[in-house]
Amino acid sequence: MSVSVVVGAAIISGGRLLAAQRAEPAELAGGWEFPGGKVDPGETDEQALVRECEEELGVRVVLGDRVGGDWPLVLGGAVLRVWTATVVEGEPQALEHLALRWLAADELYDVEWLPGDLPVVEAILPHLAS
Ligand code: 9L3
Ligand code: MG
Repeated sequence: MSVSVVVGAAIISGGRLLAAQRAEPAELAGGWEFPGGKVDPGETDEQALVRECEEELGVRVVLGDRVGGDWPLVLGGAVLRVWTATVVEGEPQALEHLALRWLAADELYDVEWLPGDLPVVEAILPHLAS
């Protein structure tokens, strides 16, 4: 059985990182994440991430660097793969999230990150200085 892959976007603008507060499922609701989701069959990771940003945030993004490798998620052995991203069209809206926040470098830990996403946050720091 293949490990399922979840992709997440570290959307950066003006030295700030976009964090998104999950609305569901109940056990994750209220936690903050890198927006994104599951890769569908037939999609590349990158295609899935661009699609998810459009669905969840209503924006078109261009992906940048991969951030780290496969970050383990508690969920059924899934892994999280993260890319930096830049918005090239639109303004992020919380279409599927409870809220969005743009976090400056000294605010990165002001939100309660999901356990799987938390270790990724430190790896974003070098990407914020632009
Ligand atoms: N997940 C964890 N961190 C993230 C994302 C985008 C997703 N940054 C977890 C939450 C769900 C699963 O992966 O258990 C699938 O995510 P989604 O498709 O419901 O967003
Ligand atoms: Mg999602």
